[in-house]
Amino acid sequence: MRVGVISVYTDYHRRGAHHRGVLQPHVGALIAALLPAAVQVEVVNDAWTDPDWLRDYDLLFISCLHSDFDRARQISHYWRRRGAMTVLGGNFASMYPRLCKPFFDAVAIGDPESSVRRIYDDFSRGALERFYVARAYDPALVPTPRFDLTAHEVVLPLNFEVTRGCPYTCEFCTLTGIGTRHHVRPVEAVVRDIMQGRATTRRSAPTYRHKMAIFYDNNLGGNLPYLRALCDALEPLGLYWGVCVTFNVICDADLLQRMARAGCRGLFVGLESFNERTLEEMRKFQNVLGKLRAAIGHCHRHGILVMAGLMLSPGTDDAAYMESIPARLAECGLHVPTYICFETPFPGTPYFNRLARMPETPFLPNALLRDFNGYTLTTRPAHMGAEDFVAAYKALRARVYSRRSRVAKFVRDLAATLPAGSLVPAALDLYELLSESKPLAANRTFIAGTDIEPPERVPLTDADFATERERDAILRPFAVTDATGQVLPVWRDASPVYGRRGQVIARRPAPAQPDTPAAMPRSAMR
Ligand code: B12
Ligand code: SF4
Repeated sequence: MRVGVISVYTDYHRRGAHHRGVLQPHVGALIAALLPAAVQVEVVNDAWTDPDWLRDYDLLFISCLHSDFDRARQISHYWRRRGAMTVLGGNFASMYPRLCKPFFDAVAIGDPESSVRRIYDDFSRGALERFYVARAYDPALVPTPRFDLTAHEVVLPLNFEVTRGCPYTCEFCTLTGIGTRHHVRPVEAVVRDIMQGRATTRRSAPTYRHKMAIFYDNNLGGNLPYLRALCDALEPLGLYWGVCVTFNVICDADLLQRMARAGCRGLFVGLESFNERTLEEMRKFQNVLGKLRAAIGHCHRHGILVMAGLMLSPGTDDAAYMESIPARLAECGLHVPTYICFETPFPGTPYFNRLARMPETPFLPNALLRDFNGYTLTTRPAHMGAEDFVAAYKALRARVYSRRSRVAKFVRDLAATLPAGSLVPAALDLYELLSESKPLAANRTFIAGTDIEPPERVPLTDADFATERERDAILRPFAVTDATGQVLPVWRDASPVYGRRGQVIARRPAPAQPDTPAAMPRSAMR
């Protein structure tokens, strides 16, 4: 049997380029490890390289983020037409299973650990079900990912999640949308994964690739006693690592010292904004701007590079604030953030639901699902026109990402982190500064409903469609708002997967419609 796992990717900068940064989707290696060892499985990372369209699959697992859904639907159709059965999973699929179902043979809701084997077994006996709902998270079920299948297409092959979820409740976050939960794994299991990963990658990879790990946690600081115990377990391994944490971690000098001793050399923090009001609206109460400069200083002293992302919020940020950002970046010692994007109401999040309930819609007209990726404006700015907001964004990017400021950042970071005795932060810094700040695509409006199409194509031909209606359902991009900016009814129907105590509350959806793309509610399409 031929099994494939595809992590779908659409370049959110609309250059049609692959993304070969340090961060890569890692669910493929995890799903592969959940299948019986004898199964031949191929992991395709669409972010790194195009799928091989000549391949044949019997069963294809597909993972995608919100804005990749048009491409995911097309990829599914392509291989269904060529005899495969397809299964979609991921946070988007988990929030909108009924919306996704017509385009896939099955939809997996929630974590893969308790579903993938059931899906495989049911498929093998010709009894694939329509929906699979994950059972409660059980750390004992989390396998060592199949690093051997992905090592050739990542910068750092040792990459996996130590914890799952995040205990915070930022309003814009898709994790808050699926339901807040946070799970940890025994530190012994983490050490097992590292040792097995090293053994797998040692022969094929240069030393730095098995001396360094990237943990893909949403927030490794979600449980501080656990983080301390993890540091104790990692210290003897001689491993360098990087991860994402919340602000409270970088404010804790003792913890940082312990993390540095355990090999931590890079931390990503969701800084999001220098505007107090924006942070408040985001419910990002853990960020304390007054402590930022000192926190970054602590990290640097311990030889840890700080990376952070910034969002511009159309609802609260004005031109004066945007102009002040470069000075604030310099003042706090960050200088150049990893990215600057727009705060985006991903469908199904509390932010999206709050805006959708407003009596006067703040959404832009004709917004497509693919526009909800962080780099296209989907809501009307409160303090200026959309074009002016975009112009201010572009001007800010030009200042912040100029070659001069990137070189200056590198030199400053080097001077600040080198006294701690490691070159790893400088290497991480250099890679990020070179890979994350390419010029923007020409002709973009950055405004939902009018922006250019993403150039990626799935090689579907006329022969792949039985009817015009089917072609429409597969190829026409999904719309989120109508011509007046009203949210289409299907998007109000998101369901969380996890309850208040992190328990699974999702139920298998009732079969409401027949499974043909033609049955897709017209209201979900433009
Ligand atoms: C690697 C990564 C990237 C990479 C690759 C993105 C990609 N296409 O995968 C890059 C750098 C390109 C990227 C970019 C961005 N990212 Co990102 N990224 C991640 C990261 C760190 C890991 C993704 C991953 O592999 N996760 C591990 C898998 C195992 O988790 P998962 O996808 O949530 O899937 C879980 C389940 O849903 C299920 N599952 C998933 N697929 C399938 C399939 C099947 C068949 C089954 C059974 C189960 C299943 O298993 C997983 C375990 O629970 C996550 C954080 C995280 N830990 O998830 C953020 C995350 C996905 N990114 C996020 C964000 C906000 C962004 C950016 C907007 C940031 C920015 N401003 O630049 C952009 C744009 C994203 C977009 N297009 O919308 C958010 C959510 C985005 C969203 N749309 O839902 C996350 C969750 C981080 C966060 N907490 O904010 N990102
Ligand atoms: S801290 Fe990060 S992962 Fe946690 S809810 Fe907020 S944005 Fe999401």
